[in-house]
Amino acid sequence: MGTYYSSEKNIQILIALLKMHNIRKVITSPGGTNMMLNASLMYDGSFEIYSSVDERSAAYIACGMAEESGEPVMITCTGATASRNYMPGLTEAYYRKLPILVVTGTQDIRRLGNLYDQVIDRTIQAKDIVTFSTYIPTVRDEKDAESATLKINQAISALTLNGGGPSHINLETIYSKDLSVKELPPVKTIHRIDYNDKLPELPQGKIAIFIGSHHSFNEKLTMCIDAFCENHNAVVFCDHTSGYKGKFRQVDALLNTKNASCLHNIRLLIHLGEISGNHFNVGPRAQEVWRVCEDGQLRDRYGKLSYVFHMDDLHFFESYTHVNIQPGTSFLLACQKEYQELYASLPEFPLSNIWMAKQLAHRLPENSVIHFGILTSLRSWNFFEISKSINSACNVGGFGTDGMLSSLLGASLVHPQKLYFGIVGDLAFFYDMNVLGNRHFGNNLRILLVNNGKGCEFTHHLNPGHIFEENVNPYIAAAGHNGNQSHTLVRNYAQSLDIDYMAADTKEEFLKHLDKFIDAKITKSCIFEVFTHDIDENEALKLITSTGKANDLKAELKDCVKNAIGEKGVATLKRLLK
Ligand SMILES: Cc1ncc(C[n+]2csc(CCOP(=O)(O)OP(=O)(O)O)c2C)c(N)n1
Ligand SMILES: [Mg+2]
Repeated sequence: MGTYYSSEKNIQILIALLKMHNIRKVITSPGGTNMMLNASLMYDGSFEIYSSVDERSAAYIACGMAEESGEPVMITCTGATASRNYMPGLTEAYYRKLPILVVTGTQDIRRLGNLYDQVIDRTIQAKDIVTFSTYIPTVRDEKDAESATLKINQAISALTLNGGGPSHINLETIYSKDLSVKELPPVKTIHRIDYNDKLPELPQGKIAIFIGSHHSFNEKLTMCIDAFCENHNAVVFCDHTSGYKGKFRQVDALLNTKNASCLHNIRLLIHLGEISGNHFNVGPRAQEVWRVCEDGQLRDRYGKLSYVFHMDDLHFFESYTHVNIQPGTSFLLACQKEYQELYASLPEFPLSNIWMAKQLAHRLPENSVIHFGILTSLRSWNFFEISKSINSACNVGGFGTDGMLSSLLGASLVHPQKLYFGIVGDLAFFYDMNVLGNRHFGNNLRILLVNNGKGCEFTHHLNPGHIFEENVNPYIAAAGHNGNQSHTLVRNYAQSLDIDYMAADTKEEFLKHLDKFIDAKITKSCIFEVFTHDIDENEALKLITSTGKANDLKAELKDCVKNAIGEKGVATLKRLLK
């Protein structure tokens, strides 16, 4: 015939992954949008292909074939009403949990609703025909290819996840007539490992664990993770949302931002937990990632996922603790040493969330709890360690500025005999301040309100907002609301609610009130409002994130001079130096 694989990358990726996952049986129905897929499958030669003009019948043939063979079966059809006719067979397959991979061809779905013939809306599936559905657009760049690869892996995994069932891929085509590709591209195959599956071998090399946000760990699991680390010379990298307090804990934000050498060459990263607000984390450094999660979903946060372990954390670590051991603690010790050196060499920061975190983090009362506002507050505190007896949390699930104080109150009601600290920016505070008047508000809350008069998050050098300079203020950083750093608004509100209030405009004033703020005795709740300035907040972040390389230093020096003498001063200095 003289044709090979289609030049359409999404078709090549699909076929490569079918082969990697050992899916060989295909029932195809004729049509335009799956034509190039059919041609490519034919060229490949390793598929067992059957034809069925009637899609209703094709889906039922797949039911019989999947049941009889115990193998997944792929069915493919085109646009128009073709896929509608899959519904009876897929309903049968859904209720019998039969692994049928449904590949419907589609034209560019941007055509949908614009009077193109045969373009039907497959964006919503009936609840009981497939367990998973995904759309694979035409691959135009590397990122599209990565996304297509992940989504097809997910669709294939869904065939057997939690008992399995039919799974759907809506595969876009541009009807390319170029069928000149002789070899399939290498594709990343992501395997799911269930409880009773044979476990892959741990690779040789440096092993690290990274924990995103996670429920607190019980003692049994902590001990099991620690035994694993001891037997594999591993380290647990985490932040204040990880819940892990074991011996191998290492907060990694400072190490990462300074490019610490202990983090180089991580061969395998074992990824636990959910979304992390720790943006300076070890994830991107790893060569390969294994994820452990009871949901069994393929979630590839760092683009290097090779296995998902569909099991609880305890089962995973119990399974690996005693195999292929390479005992030691040298990795942990190297991290601890480098962290301490970096910590000791930190410069003096201006009055800012970061400076306060540095003053407070190691002085919080034992067995208390601390919650952070998203972004600035969490990031500032993630550079510093807090005692292992202190539980910590942040609303990193939805990343809202809207409910930090309410979540803190909710937590504080569970253990009235514990102290609950909250570190919160002004926009987040004012958003949620009505909860301070909730009649359940107790006497065990200590709120540090960092009032910089705006959403400082949008003004620092790592945020694109900084390019607007002063113009960031009115609408992007939402400056000037709530009395524009009023020194009476929160004071009066707090006092009217019989909540203690303290305020500071300088480091000295902050330190003067600090003992009272962290007093371990539970007497009365309080708000400690500290007024800071964006210039100082941003300078502190710049200082702590600088890697100390020549370029950074130069830029930093420039900024220091600019901060000290202002734009006009810089212009004068430049003139004088010419
Ligand atoms: C409900 C909600 N609205 C908007 C945002 C976007 N947002 C992220 S950070 C931020 C500013 C937070 O300002 P502030 O609480 O004062 O903290 P700062 O960065 O100044 O310390 C906003 C508005 C969000 N995350 N959630
Ligand atoms: Mg603010």
